[in-house]
Amino acid sequence: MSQRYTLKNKVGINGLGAGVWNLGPGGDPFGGPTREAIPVLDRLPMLAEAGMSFYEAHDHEIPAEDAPRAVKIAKANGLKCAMYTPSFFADPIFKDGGMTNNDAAIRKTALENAKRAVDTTVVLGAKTMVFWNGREGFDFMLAKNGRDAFKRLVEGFNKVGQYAKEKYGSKIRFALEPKPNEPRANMYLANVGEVLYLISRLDENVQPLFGVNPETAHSRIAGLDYVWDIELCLEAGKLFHIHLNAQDGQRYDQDLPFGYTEPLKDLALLVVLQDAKYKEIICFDVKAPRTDEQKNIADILHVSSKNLIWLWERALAVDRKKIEQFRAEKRATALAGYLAGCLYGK
Ligand code: 3MF
Ligand code: MG
Repeated sequence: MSQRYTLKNKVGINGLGAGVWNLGPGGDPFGGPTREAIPVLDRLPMLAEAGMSFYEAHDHEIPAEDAPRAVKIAKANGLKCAMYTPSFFADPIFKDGGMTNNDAAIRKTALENAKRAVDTTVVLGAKTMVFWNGREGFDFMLAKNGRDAFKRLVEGFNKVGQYAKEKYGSKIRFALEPKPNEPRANMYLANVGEVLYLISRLDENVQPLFGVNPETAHSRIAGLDYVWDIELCLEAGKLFHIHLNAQDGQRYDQDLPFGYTEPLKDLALLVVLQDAKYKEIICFDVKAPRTDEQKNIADILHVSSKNLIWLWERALAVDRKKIEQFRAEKRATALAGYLAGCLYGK
């Protein structure tokens, strides 16, 4: 069995995870694939080989009918499913959203897909189903009634939550993944605050099943601070899942290797996760870049994992008492210097 990356003294579930889509063929909106597409199920052994303990997939990548085969392959490779997610962005039928679509028939299809995804999540043995807001949003003014769209989200999540609860009790939890834009100009559930507000509007009996899956790049695209986004989720008791990566400023979604662009902020993030005793799985959402060759497609997972392990160990060594002291002395700049010293090994 291949070597797996783990985090020293991590509370709860150890081992790292990544999405099968992370090992894609390298297409972008301006050009087709630069590598041959690897069949999705063949990517499972590759994830294991790259040191992952968990995989993640969408329903268009591992549809219900392929799930039993995925279970077998995963088992043979010592891999578990971290989360499964219905895609409301790939199929043209959802071009104007699933749950917030103005067309009631499409909303119904979205709900059916979501329920089927709950069943497949159970078959794959994952405890978490993620909803990313993909095409839930708008490009043109008044193309949707925003208040109705919000109510439709509440209604849709209530129904999916109810379905899961009746069938599986509290076995499956839902993590909503915010993103401010791309592919839509404006996306509903743009940030962690919006997601938490939506959860607060869900029926009381399903509300405990819903939490957040914050992604580093999505906060940074919005110009928001990811560490604070994580702290807010923790404070709400809603950090159900996590997608780590990096982002080079406010531009298109890059899904860069974790730890690459803002290591000091990532160090602070890990201090926060350690102090909160975060026990859920840590997953990457990183994209093998268009310019990497097929034989090196897993480089992004190794770079992300090593950066995470190095920063995690540096974070363990950060003296929490010193942080308290700098706070008490009102020396924020000196604290910044101390953290930089921790980062650079000084
Ligand atoms: C897009 C994403 C998505 C979600 C995925 C799981 C393709 O920016 O981050 O990845 O993570 O749909 O919900
Ligand atoms: Mg993501």
